[in-house]
Amino acid sequence: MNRNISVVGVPMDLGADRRGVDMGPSAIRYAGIVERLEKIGYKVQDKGDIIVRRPKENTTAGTNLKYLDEIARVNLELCETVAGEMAKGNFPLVIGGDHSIAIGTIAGVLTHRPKSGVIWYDAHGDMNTAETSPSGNIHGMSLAVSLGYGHESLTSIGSSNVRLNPEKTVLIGARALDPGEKEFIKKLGVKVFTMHEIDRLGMARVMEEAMKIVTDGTDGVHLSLDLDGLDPHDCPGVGTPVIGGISYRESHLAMEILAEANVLTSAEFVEVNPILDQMNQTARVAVALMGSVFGEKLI
Ligand code: HAR
Ligand code: MN
Ligand code: MN
Ligand code: MN
Repeated sequence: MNRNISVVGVPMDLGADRRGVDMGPSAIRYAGIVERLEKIGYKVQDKGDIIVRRPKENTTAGTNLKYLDEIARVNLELCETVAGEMAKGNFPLVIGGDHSIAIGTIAGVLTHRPKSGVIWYDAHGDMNTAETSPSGNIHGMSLAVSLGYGHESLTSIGSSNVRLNPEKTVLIGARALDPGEKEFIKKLGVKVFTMHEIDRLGMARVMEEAMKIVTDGTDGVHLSLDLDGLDPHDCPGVGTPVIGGISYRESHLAMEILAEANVLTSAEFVEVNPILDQMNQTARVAVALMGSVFGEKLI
């Protein structure tokens, strides 16, 4: 694995209804992200935060998408930052922030690795468009945007016509999909390992199958990990908790299998909301999972 990690914070909460995930990057830093990764031999540079403004208006004319203009602006800057770090040979590790920031992260990643596969670890699909969204919240649309579907000011971020390949995109942990998302996932042929498959097959088998999909014919693998993929018992500090999620142990196993495959080229950890947390537990879980995915060993 690339030994040079660049941490990029995005204190964004405009993509969600509940405030507080803007404090996620601080919580993750407080939980010791830099020290943890340095301890296992990485050279870590904290690039600081992308500035997120706090607009008065939550609507942009002519759309139901909340805070579209500012979210588009931040993601454009994030895309350039991620692309810049990759150009320097660094591994971009983005910390959020609500999941709308995947739009900029993935657009930046695709500039350098246009055939990337993606693991989307999440209770949700984030596959809505303006037409199917029940909320107008952009964090529920980011994967659709990365696949090329959504508002022009979001899909235009990054290299033109470079999109994620739906056949190289895998959802893990899904258990709260809107009707329109279910249809769209099936139509595009995105592989989904819901909680049912995790229960039935076990995480080891799910990850083995997921790894085959995202590594075959791709030029990199991006991990987009929404902490609400985990069960709220283990991660109470998330914006939109959904019961019946992936356990802490299963998540470590998933990260270890990813580490063993030695294919990861970028990652983001999102939706940490310290307001709803106890003793910064969710950010600590995030940092522990980063340890595993970057190859930390128990012995
Ligand atoms: N599907 C719902 C919507 O689009 C809820 C969005 C999900 N929240 C997230 N994303 N944390 O993973 O409004
Ligand atoms: Mn999400
Ligand atoms: Mn989610
Ligand atoms: Mn583009």
